[in-house]
Amino acid sequence: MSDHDQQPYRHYVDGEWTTGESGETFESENPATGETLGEFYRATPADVEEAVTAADDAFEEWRAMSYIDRAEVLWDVYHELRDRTDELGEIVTKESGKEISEGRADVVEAAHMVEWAAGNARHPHGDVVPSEIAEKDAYMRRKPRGVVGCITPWNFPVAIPFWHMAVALVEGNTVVWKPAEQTPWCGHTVSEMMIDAGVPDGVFNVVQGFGDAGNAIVEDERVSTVLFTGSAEVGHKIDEKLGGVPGRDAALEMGGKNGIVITENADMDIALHSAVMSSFKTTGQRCVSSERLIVHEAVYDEFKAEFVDLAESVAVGDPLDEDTFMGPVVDEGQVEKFHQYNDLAREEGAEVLVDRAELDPDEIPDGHEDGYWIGPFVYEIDYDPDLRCIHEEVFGPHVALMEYSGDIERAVEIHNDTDYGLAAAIISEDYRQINYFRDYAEVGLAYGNLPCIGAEVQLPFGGVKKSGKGSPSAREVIEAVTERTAWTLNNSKDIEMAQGLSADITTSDDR
Ligand code: UN1
Repeated sequence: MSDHDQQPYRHYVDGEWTTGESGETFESENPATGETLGEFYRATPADVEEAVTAADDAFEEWRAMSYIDRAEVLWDVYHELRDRTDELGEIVTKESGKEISEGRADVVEAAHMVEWAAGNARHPHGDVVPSEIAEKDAYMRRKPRGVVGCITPWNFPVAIPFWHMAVALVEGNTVVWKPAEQTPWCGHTVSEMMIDAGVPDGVFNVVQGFGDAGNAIVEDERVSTVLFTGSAEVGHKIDEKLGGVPGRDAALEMGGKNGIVITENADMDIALHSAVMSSFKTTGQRCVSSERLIVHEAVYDEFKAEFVDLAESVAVGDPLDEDTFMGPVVDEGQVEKFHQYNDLAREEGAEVLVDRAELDPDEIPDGHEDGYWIGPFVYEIDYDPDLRCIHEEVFGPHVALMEYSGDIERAVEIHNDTDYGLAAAIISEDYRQINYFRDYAEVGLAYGNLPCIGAEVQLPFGGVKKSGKGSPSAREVIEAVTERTAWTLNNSKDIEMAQGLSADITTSDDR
């Protein structure tokens, strides 16, 4: 047994598996069963400081390598992810509770991100820009920013870390990563892959722990960029700390109260399929999951009847079972939040249509009685801008049906009445409605005749309004982890200026 297999599992700092200074540990739990999956050392701010020092020290050598040589290291990470997809997919499922096809898809999405980042290294970069002066060459170059701190959530415990890290590393930055405290085993396995792929010591560091460790990353001035995906509450605190600090930057992605508009011209099968996928896949725990279905009065009754039937029957069960549609939620906190919001909806006048919030004992798989089980909760409510239940993110299968009358403009007005702006979909056969929605829905990711989940890595991923700032995700992360230099070279012996600016130096003798 090598030292990384021994429990408590360790951090990975400067090429070594380390215990950290405190000796304190925490456990990872399987949310489907309540069983302990592993024990992990818990990082203190001092451990984070050590990791940042390692990353800072490793930066000069890593950035000095060629872009393509760094990408070659990432290709080895890609093969690790491909070779160990089933194994790591199962770990994702065991730690996060996502059903097994989602567990694997999480790893596949990570591999795609690495593929994009490493493949991009052999593509042309930047812009060659014309100058007013014929002898000037102008073009755009990118430089790495230095140490990148990555703070990632449990709901995509492999894909999101690679959204953050793959491009950051290829671009020449070094990384200190804190995985979510619910999914440290995923963090540990990714660390093994980075080591087996030969990422140089100090270039990639992992500290396992909680918010105090994440905060230490944010507070450390040597961390030039913080990439954060997680709750709006934490994201806005990071923004308050780093916004306006010279030389430091944060890119944040922070959830949504995502909506689907189903118009009078919707194909009903597409509407139902998209709504069920968007609301219940991942047990509603994607930041792109939909908690608002905005349905035209002409198709409302038909949609409602069929959606309710499906919500009554979607299979909740053991996430390792291929036939399960919804696994458990990740922890007790999520269960409580879900019930609180269901109560709030009732208080605010909701007509409850499906209440599987407390599952029947026979719906809970044998041996899983200690898991965090909930089922769909669906209600109808008249749209009212003052309602909290249709404005605040629950992060669970808590779904509001709202009937609207009138045109697409009205649907979009209701849709946009939220502080968030991450993902949305429109279901319609009318291209004018679709195009209106595309142009006026206030979101970063919009879909026509599709669920509002399932984005691919080669598109930008990120939100507007309260959902995000910058893009810590997918291909657009390049903006957060690099600085641009607008470079101009003079090929002449004479200096000639643009804008007709005189380049003559006059002296007092010339006067
Ligand atoms: C998230 O919702 O937290 O678009 C990430 C999707 C996935 C990523 C979701 N590619 O559904």
